[in-house]
Amino acid sequence: DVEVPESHPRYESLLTRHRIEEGVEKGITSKQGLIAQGRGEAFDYLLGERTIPSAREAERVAAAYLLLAEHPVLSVNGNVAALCPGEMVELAEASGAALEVNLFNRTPERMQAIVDHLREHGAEEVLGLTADGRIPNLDHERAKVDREGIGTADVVLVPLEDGDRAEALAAMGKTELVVDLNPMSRSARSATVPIVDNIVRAVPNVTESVRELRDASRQELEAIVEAFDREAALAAAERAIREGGEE
Ligand code: PTJ
Repeated sequence: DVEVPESHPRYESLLTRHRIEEGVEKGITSKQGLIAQGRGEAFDYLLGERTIPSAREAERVAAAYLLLAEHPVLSVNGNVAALCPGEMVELAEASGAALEVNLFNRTPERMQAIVDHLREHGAEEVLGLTADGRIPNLDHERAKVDREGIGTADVVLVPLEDGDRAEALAAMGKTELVVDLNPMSRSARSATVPIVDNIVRAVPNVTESVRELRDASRQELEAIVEAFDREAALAAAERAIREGGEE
């Protein structure tokens, strides 16, 4: 194990990088996942490695959507499984959402390794292995989902998603909650709720908001959702990157 001194100015970032490396070693994360992480880190650095206010608001809106949903699903890929497995399990429990492993580069070995990894982190049921549903207009392997999971979900949290798949899910009419550090990515742009934040900070924040809003009425939740302006959230994130500050 690599020892990172806590006093290091970029301690969190180095720890996160180390988790991705371990994910690759365990057969959970793809090699492309390393590249994706590097890209994410660059945006996180420009954002100041913090949750900007507009992202925190989007996280609260995402929580309201999860609580309003009939059939919410949290999608887990190789990066998410390596970075925050326990936090995803906690969010699933707090919100009543199902967990589904859903890979861009799908292999049976990695599917199983991630299902096992989530179970080790306390998940009871993990969807994804049945693969009896399809996302229209994607090639075979990339289209696979579980019918009783993402296939019939009304609200889906898709962290670090590839642009084609994010757009295809949006075209199916799903409410997409996308966590992506790049506010210019097609995934963020096709989202109902773009959350421009690091997944390691975003998931615990959404869970915190779910707990705060658990006793809110449907009317209150609907008001939160309706007040959200996705274009303004994307613009605020871009501004934070360009100007090193926000709002
Ligand atoms: O495990 P698989 O096979 O499903 O593959 C997962 C990856 C992430 C490799 C795959 O979906 C992929 O190639 O994604 P992209 O197209 O590289 O997009 C990933 C997006 O997530 C980029 O816009 C990154 O900036 C962003 N990103 C990377 N790390 C983080 C992140 N966003 C939030 N938190 C991060 N830690």
